[in-house]
Amino acid sequence: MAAQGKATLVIGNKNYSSWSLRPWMALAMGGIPFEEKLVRFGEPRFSREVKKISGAGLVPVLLHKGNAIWDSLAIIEYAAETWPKANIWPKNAAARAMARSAAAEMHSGFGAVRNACPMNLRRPKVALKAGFSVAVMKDVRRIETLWSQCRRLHGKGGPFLFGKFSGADAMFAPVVTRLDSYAIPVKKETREYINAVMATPAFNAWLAAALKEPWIVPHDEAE
Ligand SMILES: N[C@@H](CCC(=O)N[C@@H](CS)C(=O)NCC(=O)O)C(=O)O
Repeated sequence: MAAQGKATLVIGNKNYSSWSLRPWMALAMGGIPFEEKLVRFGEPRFSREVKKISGAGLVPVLLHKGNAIWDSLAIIEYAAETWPKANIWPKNAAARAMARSAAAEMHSGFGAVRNACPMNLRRPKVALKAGFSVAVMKDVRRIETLWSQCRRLHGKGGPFLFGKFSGADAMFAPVVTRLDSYAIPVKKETREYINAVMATPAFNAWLAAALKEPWIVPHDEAE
C-alpha cells in the first residue's frame, strides 16, 4: 500500500461501539495502515476529546492529512478514494452500486434491531428476555433478504456479500454480531455469512481486544 501519511481512527469502546467497528473493519480488511485511538464512553474526557476534532462529538473520526472525517460511511468512502488498492468497493459497476445502496440502507435504517439489541460483544449468546418485537423481526427479515440478493447476484467470488470483503460487509459487521450475540433465529445461508465475517482475522482482533475491556456501559446492556 503506497505511503499516504499517518491515518488515525478515533473509536469508542470496542465492546460496544458499533459505528466504530464499521470503518475499522474496512481499513483493516483493506490492508490500510492506521493507528487507532480509543476514547472511552462515559468518561468526562470523551466529549472534550471528541469535540476537539468533530463538532458532532461522536466516534468514529478518521484523522488524515489534516482532515477530520467524522462519520462511519464517509470514512469508508474517503478510504476507498485515498487507498484505491484496498478495493473497498466491488470493481463491477452494478455490484458497486448495489454495495453502496446496501451500505446506505444500513447507515440510515434498521433502527428497531439497533435499538433493541445494542452491540455488546461479551454478552452471553441468548435471546432477549422480553423476546423480539415484530419491528425487530421485520428488520431481520429485510436484512436476510438483502444479504441473500447480494450473494445471489454478486457473491460468487467468495463468502461475503459481494464475494470479496467490501465496504458493505464492513457496514453490516455490527449487525452480524447482533444476530449472533442475541441468538436471533436466521436461515442457514445467513448463518454461513455471519460465520464468514466472524472468522476474519480483523474481526477476531477487534473481538479479542473488546473482551479484555473491563468497562460496563449500562445503557448498552440489554437483557
Ligand atoms: N452517524 C454516525 C453515528 C456515530 C455514533 O452514533 N457514535 C456513537 C458511538 S457508536 C457515539 O459516539 N456516541 C457518543 C456517546 O455515547 O457518548 C456514524 O455513522 O459514524
